[in-house]
Amino acid sequence: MKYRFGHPYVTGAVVKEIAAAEGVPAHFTLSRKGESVTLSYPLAKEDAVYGLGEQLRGINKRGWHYENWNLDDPVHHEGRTGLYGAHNFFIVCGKECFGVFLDCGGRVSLDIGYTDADLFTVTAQDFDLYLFEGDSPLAIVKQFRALIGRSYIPPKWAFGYAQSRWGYKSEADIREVYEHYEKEGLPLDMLFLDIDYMERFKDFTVDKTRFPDLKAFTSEMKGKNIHLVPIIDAAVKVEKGYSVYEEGVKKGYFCKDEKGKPFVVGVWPGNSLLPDMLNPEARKWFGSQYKVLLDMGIEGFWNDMNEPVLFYSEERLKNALALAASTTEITCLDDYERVSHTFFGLQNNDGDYRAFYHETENGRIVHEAVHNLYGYNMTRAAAEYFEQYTPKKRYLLFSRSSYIGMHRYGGIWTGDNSAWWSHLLLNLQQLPGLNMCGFLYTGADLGGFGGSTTEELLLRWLALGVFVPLMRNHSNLGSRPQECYRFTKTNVFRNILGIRYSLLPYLYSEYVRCAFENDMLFKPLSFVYPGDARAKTVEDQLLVGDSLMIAPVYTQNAAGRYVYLPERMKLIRMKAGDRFTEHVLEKGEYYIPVSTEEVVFFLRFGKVLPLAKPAKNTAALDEKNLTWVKFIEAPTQFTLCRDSGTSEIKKGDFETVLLEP
Ligand code: MIG
Repeated sequence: MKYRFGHPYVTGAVVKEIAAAEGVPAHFTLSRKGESVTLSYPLAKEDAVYGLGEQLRGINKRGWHYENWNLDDPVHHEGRTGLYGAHNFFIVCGKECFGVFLDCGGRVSLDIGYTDADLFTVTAQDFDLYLFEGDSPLAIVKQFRALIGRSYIPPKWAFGYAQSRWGYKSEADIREVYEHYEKEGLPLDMLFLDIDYMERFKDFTVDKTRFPDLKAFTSEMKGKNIHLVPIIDAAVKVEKGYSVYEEGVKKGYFCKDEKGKPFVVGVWPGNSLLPDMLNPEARKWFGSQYKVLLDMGIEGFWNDMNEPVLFYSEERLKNALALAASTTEITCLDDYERVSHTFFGLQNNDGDYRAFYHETENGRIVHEAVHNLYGYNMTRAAAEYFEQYTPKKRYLLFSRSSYIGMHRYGGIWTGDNSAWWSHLLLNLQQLPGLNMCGFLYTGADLGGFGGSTTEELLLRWLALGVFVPLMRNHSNLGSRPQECYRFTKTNVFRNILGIRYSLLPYLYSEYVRCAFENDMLFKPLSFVYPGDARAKTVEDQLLVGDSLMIAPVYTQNAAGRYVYLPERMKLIRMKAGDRFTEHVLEKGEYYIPVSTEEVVFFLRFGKVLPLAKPAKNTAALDEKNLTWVKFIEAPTQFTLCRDSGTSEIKKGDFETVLLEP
């Protein structure tokens, strides 16, 4: 059922037209205050709330408040109320079971038992509300996913291991990282280029002193089965003679202020303009700029700074500087605060998001009303151009900022996390919510982006990362280097990365199946064992695909952890290669020893797991000779997806294998 409130901007999140019904959606009471609408739902004791995509806090979102307003703030502490994505889909499950998608390009606030422990309120202006009824959370997810369209499937090489860091500045730096991986026998598929490859941070340019011939370098690396993946930032530098700037201005493709003048903001390149990603012509134009890099043989990109981030707006900065200039003396704390707050308040200022406009199909609209759609449309711009550039070819594409609907065009990474143990757990807890919202290709910066990682933290994080589609180690400029060869136990890193490649046939096949069946690759235990009260409270274990359960270690100096088995399972212990030990455990609670030198997980009863031999990259992976781990008493099937990994997946690419006990 669909209900319309006010005059929403059509976001393009849904792919099926549904007529709006009259009245108030079931389950809710409605109140209005000015333009904003609040829907309230009384929470029963047994109600859990799932969803909200990238949001913080646990798998069950109850007990906190959230603001879906895409924002770059690199400290993801527990008090935050949102990150880079706006994923307004949730399921209430307990006394009743229903799902809601609030399709709204602007701010959405959710108070899920924060102000009043037993009350859920959602507040927004101008939105379409979709209500889903179903017997189970998974049935509701599948309905919702059918409405929003099939999830993006990256090329197979994007399931390999990726090394990245803000700080690789030149071809020599990248080459050095590659050579270490090669020399140490550490598997690798991708190396990432951060903003320093560009000439003065100008999109779609390459700094010739640092990368004298990126085309030749790309092809050389491809010869070694390594893909180079450059970053693209949202804003375009203001610079005379820079063709992207000149052409965009001439055609009117940048966001403008109230008076129709291009709205100048400060980001990495200094004064910059924001491409109008919501203007269909401008979007097409921006997408076509990727050609420069595609022509060099680049096959993957990551889109950054697309919340969009404003370090400042030219206008607000001018006022702040004037205030500072007129303040010749600080005589009291008030003086100091007035000046310092003015400067601190320059970044991502709400007032600035109200001060520029988009030219959409349906006329001019203030940015604030469509803020959460910016990164989505940047990524859509790129994906639509790729399809034109080489039809049916699969490119790697993921974004920092996103909205539901973008899951059809690319994946996301969860931005600037920190080298904190709590963020390893957060990584796990975000996965089901993201999958519910269609984002299957996702990952967190392994080891943590900010701060100093440790060998132990990185190893534990990789032991989760081996199950996650985007397996990328990325870190901040100036942080402790965290490539897998930087520590003492290089052989352990080699083994753990190798296990990823052993698991790849399973992960890839299950990923593709989930995309086609609107299924979740990562499920909370409660979704699979609905009658099990203990399963409902488990916040640190997940089901991965149809066969596996994971329970990663996420605390320092641990020798293992407690694990809840909701049914009989086989404990699988992998240390190196595709070799493993197996051990049957009955349903129950166990303390499982897990060292940092192994990956431990569980195979469900009635299920099987294919394992390949570890490989140095996806191109070298032998998908024919598989070892099967089985926990079955009757013949059981598993469907492998064995396509080329780069073109459209067809029926004939699936092979169903019959396994005997
Ligand atoms: O303001 O390009 O989240 O992954 O390394 C920081 C530099 C800009 C933020 C991204 C991060 C990236 C960094 N970027």
